[in-house]
Amino acid sequence: MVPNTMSQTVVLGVIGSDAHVVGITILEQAFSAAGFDVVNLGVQTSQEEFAEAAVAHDAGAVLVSSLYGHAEQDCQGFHEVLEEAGVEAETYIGGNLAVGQDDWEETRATFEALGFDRVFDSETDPEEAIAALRDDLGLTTTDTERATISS
Ligand code: B12
Repeated sequence: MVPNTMSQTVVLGVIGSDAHVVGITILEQAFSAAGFDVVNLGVQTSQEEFAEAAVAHDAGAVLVSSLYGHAEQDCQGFHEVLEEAGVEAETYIGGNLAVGQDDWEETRATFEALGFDRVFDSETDPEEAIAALRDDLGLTTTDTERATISS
């Protein structure tokens, strides 16, 4: 992948009927401080709303959050909806992805099978997602950005 050629815009939202807003608010602030253009769709976002926003903003990544335990149901067919809309962005999902999250590797495998490029648990630091985004979008880290992240 050629560095600095992909969109730095990320579309972020909480999928389904989930109303947990604190996590994506923190992520929005962290991604913005790291230099990304963030389109925060908020809570209770439908699959179609993610797809429409990704197209409208030519997003490099679509980031889905889910906390309430219904992520697997909410994400069925999600990648088909994105594909139909012509979205070629990286897709991440994170949060409390299963009820109880007993076996994380099984949970990760479930969401990878649904088409997500990366799967994050609820212990994920925003910095980890930022590093993944930089890697996946072929962006280089400037000294200024590095200082912003570590401060
Ligand atoms: C506050 C809270 C609520 C509030 C939400 C208020 C609001 N508007 O946000 C209220 C009271 C409304 C609520 C309701 C419910 N809740 Co609640 N809630 C919580 C609680 C206590 C804290 C969530 C929070 O704000 N955490 C702080 C933020 C900073 O952390 P975070 O959300 O985890 O986000 C971070 C990471 O997860 C990660 N992350 C999240 N998304 C993504 C996405 C990507 C791409 C990446 C990289 C990272 C990432 O990064 C974030 C920032 O660091 C949690 C328990 C807990 N300790 O987590 C339960 C919890 C999430 N709730 C739970 C449940 C079950 C519910 C209800 C279904 C309860 C009910 N029966 O009504 C309802 C659902 C209502 C709905 N439609 O969504 C369960 C989920 C169980 C599961 N998944 O197995 C939890 C885990 C409590 C529990 N232990 O049972 N809840």
